[in-house]
Amino acid sequence: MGRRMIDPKSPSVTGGDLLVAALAAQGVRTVFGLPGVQLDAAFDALARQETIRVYHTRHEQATSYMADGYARVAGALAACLVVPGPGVLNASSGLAMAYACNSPLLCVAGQVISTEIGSGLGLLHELPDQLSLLRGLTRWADRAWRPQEIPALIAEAARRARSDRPGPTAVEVPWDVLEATCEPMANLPVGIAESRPPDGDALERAAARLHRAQRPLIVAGGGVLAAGAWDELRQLAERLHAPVLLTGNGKGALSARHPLAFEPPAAPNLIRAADVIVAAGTRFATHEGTRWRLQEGQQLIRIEVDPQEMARGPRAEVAVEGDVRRALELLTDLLPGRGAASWRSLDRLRERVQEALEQVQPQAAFARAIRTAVPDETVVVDGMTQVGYWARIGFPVYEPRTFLTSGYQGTLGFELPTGLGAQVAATGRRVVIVVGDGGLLFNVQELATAVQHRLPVIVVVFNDGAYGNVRRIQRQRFGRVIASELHNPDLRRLAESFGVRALGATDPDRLAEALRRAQEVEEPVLIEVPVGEMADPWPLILRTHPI
Ligand SMILES: Cc1ncc(C[n+]2csc(CCOP(=O)(O)OP(=O)(O)O)c2C)c(N)n1
Ligand SMILES: [Mg+2]
Repeated sequence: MGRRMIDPKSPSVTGGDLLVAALAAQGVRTVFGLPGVQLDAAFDALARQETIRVYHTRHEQATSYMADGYARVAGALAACLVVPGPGVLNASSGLAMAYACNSPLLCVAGQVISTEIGSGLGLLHELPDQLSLLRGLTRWADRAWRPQEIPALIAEAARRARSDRPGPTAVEVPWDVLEATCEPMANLPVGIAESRPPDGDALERAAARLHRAQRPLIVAGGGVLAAGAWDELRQLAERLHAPVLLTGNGKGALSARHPLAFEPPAAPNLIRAADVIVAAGTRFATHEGTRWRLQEGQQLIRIEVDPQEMARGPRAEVAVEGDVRRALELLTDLLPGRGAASWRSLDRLRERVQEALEQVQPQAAFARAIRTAVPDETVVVDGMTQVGYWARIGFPVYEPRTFLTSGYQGTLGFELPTGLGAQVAATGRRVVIVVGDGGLLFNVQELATAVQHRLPVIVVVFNDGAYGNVRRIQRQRFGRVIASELHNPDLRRLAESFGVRALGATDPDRLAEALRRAQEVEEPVLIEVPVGEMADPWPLILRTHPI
């Protein structure tokens, strides 16, 4: 097994061929993968076709992170392909992030030969119960026992990854199943995305309440972006004259230039003052994971595609379960045009939000420098670093799917590989990756992937020689520091050794200038920004931040 040459004239196909054909049938055109002996037949099939392009990485962590970045920017199914055992484990943080961020991601995982699964022999890359592990990380996972089963399983995985609340799924294909041959199969099944239509009665009740509302508020979360519902959101907001509070994951669902769009720090004021709140595609959660508390007499209308999420609360006066896009559209149709809602001093609130954000320096100045230096359509990866935390509550986002966070997973190290996957999807645009020195070195080897696959990302690395956030918290809580000072290599020379152009910037103006220069060349660029300790952003974030 494994050494057998595949005869191209043979009328039979391998499991690997069926896998690749099945992925192509789902519309997959890119696979992010890293080969190994159990996947030989799959990579052999990939080598013999041109529909799907393979992006190989330097660590499996990057395969799932890249697939996630691709899926979120393209709004399309992405696939990663990893060897069993350590390959699956390495890819697991990306699967967890895709789960948190509602990304349609199909992970194809290798497995030891099917006859020995669970035997405990200690075969190469064997895990005691890999399928259970995958089930715990995804919305759905299953195993192919025969090559003929592969197309239906891939179609089912694609359907589930894309349906309702999108998310990661996995199909395990044992080594011998990929190598086995069978008759070619015609008419491969396609897993069509399904979305449950919202309940008409609930929508009528929601409309009746909104009709009487004095100060309606819309809270828009990541579910609006996942559902592609940004036009419908804007139409409802304009029909109601309702301010739209964008959560950290919902940024971009309404352009920050829209007069009704509000950044997360406006949350306490807006939520306190509203009489009817429409929460669309959001957990309505605070940063600490608790839910926003409502006041006496306030009414909550939740629009949510995931029944489990709806059941978890908060309890809604009207629960509209089903496709968020369709629900927003139908709700707008049910509401006649109305005069301006009686919100007062929204402009003043906006000013106060800006004033509060400007207090957090130098994060605000650096983030604003990035915003002014790149066009609206640039994709920004919002890293787990000081400027990134600020950006999640303050960075103006003008177009949907141009701002990628790590969601509630907070996966330090996702920044570079997620940005690379985003760059694959964002053809003709640039991706700017905001990352700390700590986060960059989690996956710095993927600079090689950027060069090899010509992915012209712009990496802005804020270098404070520390896991700065941890260090600050330690000083505040314990008055000492442990395990957070970092001895770094010379980041610019490191980048150059990969063949990545490197620039430096010591202040916000120079960062804007460096970003302009970086955009003049169609190749990956790293901009190092040496920084000291920054203001503590957390008091503002924790007070205000719906995620
Ligand atoms: C996978 C993972 N491990 C650990 C953490 C905990 N953590 C959060 S922020 C942080 C430090 C980040 O350092 P750096 O990227 O340099 O950003 P800085 O805070 O210095 O701006 C750590 C270790 C995490 N979020 N994710
Ligand atoms: Mg740091």
